[in-house]
Amino acid sequence: MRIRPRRAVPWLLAAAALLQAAPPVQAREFKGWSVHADGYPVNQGMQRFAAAVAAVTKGAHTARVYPDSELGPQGQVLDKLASGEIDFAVTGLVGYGEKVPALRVLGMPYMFHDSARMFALLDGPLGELLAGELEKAGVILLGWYDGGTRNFYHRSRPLDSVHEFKDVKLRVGTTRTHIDMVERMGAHAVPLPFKDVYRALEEGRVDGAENNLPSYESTGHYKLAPHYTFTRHLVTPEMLVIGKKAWNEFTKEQQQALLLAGRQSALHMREEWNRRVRETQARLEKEGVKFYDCKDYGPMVRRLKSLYEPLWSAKDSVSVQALSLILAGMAQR
Ligand code: GTR
Repeated sequence: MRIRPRRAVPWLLAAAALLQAAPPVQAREFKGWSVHADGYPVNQGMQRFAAAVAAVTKGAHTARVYPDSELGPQGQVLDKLASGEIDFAVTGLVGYGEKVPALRVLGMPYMFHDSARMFALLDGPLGELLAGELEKAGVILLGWYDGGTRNFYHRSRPLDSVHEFKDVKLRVGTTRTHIDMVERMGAHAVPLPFKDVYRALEEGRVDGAENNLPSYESTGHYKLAPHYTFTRHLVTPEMLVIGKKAWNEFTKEQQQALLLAGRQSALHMREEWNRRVRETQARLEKEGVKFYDCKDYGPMVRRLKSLYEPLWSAKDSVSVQALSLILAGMAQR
């Protein structure tokens, strides 16, 4: 059929107007937040994800990881992601409990035996359940990273039984559960941001702290508190998340590719992590750090009993579901 010129003109004009109205894709840098220095396994995983952003958008966008909390303190990350001030992050559970109550379950002491058993659950229905809750809080979960096994360390002696905790000043993050945990052990909890711990140890404002081996080494805490006891009180994940605002700048196909890239970056991170943990202990032994086993976990766990009570009586059905999935996982061992 031939289009008569008089009809074609308005149609062409409309199409031209539409083309002009469609905004061109503005190339931009997606900003990634990390509490850690470059070279740490978390940042290595994030850098893989950043490279995927450039690849998936065929170079239309770039992504960069800003280390050492340069983009703000850990407690503000979820808000900054939701507002679009930062685009993606790998973060621990600090500050999330208030916004996503079900995540508190993951931050409870002695909840998981080790990372392998934790990931067996997080890579299944438990992870999906929590991802759904995170989405309601304005972020998309792209991968579960390893936060490792956390242990206590002290400037001059082992903390290998509950009696040793009496009146000791111990740094913890700003999470309520962790403050309560240390207080229940009989110590004084000193909540501080991660980057302030070295100075606090140096100035004697704290006698010790708790962290996984890679962070104990990367922060230099081992130089000031060289007695490290395997209390294994926390096994936690960290999360690679992207704010919904940033997420919506990608097409559906790009989102699919980024979900895969996020998951792959997490698997890579977990491998790096295991290697790093193995090497760190050997390196620190040479530096003079003394490692101790816990004499008896029983009395410690008993002291923490009341911490779990709010969980048993939790009102929100998602926390109950999360807890049931973890208990069911324990039963399967
Ligand atoms: C690190 C962890 C951070 C944060 C930090 C701290 O090992 O990766 O997410 O929890 O410890 O103790 O504040």
